[in-house]
Amino acid sequence: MSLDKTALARAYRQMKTIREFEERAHAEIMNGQIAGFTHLYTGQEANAVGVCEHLSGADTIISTHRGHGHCIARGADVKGMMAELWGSSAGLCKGKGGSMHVADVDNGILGANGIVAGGPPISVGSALAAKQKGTNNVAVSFSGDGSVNQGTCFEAMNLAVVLQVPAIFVIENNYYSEHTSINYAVGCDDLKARTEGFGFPVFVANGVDFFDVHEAAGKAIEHARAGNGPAGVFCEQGRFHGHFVGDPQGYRGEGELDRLRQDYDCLKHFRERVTGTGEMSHEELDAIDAEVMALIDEAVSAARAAPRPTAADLETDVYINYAAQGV
Ligand SMILES: Cc1ncc(C[n+]2csc(CCOP(=O)(O)OP(=O)(O)O)c2C)c(N)n1
Ligand SMILES: [Mg+2]
Repeated sequence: MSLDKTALARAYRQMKTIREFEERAHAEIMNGQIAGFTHLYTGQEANAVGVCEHLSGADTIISTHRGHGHCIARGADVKGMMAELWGSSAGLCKGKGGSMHVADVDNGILGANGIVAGGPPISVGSALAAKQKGTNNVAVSFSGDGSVNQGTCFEAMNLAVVLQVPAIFVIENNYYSEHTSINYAVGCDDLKARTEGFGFPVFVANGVDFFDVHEAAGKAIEHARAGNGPAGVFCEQGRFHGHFVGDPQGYRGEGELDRLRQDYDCLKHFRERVTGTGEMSHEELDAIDAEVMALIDEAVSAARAAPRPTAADLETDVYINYAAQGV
C-alpha cells in the first residue's frame, strides 16, 4: 500500500502530535498543573495513526483509558483535548470528562472508556447502526491485551460475527495489564488465536512500524467495508511510560525502558524509513516537529487561560435530551 508525500507528512504529524501531547501532559501532571488519573500512550502512536488514517466521515472509534492517542489520530481538536485534561470549560467535554472520558461524537469519537473491554460492545452497536442505515462505515474499538481476558470483549466479537456487522477490533498488546505481564495473566502463548477462534480474520502488525500497522488495518477495514463482517487488527508494541503517570514501574526488567525508547520508537523508525527511501527529508520532518511543538505550546497556554466550569454548570450535560435532538 503506497502512500503519497501528503499522506506520509500527515501520518508523521499525527504521530508526533500524539507524542508531544503525551510528553507535555506528563510534564504538566508532574508539575501539579493537571489533576486526575492519566494513562499515557507514548510509544504506541503508530497503532492509532496506522488505523485511523483509513477512517473518514461517519466511521467511529471507541477508545480506552489510554485514549489520548486514539482521539488525536481520529481528528480530535488538540486544543480542546488539552483544555479537557485541564478541566476547563473550553475542553471537548466542557472539562467534565477529563483524560479518561474525552469524547467528540460529531467527529466519530464515541469516547475514551475507563472500563477495560467496555469499548468492543459499543463498537458492535455502532457497526450495527451503520449496517442498518446501509452506509459502508466501520466502527473501530481499540482495546488492550488486558481486554482479551474480559467476557465483554468475547461477547462483542461473537455478536459481531453473528450479526455480520462492520466492527473492527484493534487489540493493542503492550505486554502489560496494569503491572501484570501477559506471561502471567494470559493462559495461552498466542493471544491473537483467541480472537481468531470467533471466526473473523485478524491481521497482525508490528506496532513499531507505522507502515505495517497501516497495511494490516487497511486489510481489516477493507474486509469490513465490503460487507464481509468484522475483522481484527493485532498490534504489538510496549508503552514508554508507566501504567499511569506516577507509576514507579518496579515490575519492569532491567534496562527495559531504555531499550524501548532506543530500539522500539515508531517515530525514529518512520524517520529512518522515509529518509532512507528519499520520500521525505530530515528538514521536512524537522519542520513538522517545530509546527507540532508550537501547537502543543499554544494548546497549553490556551488551556491554562481558559475558565473553569462553575457551580452553575454542575447540573448541565448530565442527561441527553433526545427530543431536542429530534431523535
Ligand atoms: C472491568 C475493569 N476491570 C479492571 C479495571 C482496572 N484496570 C484499569 S486499566 C487496567 C489494565 C488494562 O490493561 P490493558 O487492557 O492491557 O490496557 P493498557 O493499560 O495496557 O493499555 C485495569 C485492570 C477496569 N478499569 N475495568
Ligand atoms: Mg496492556
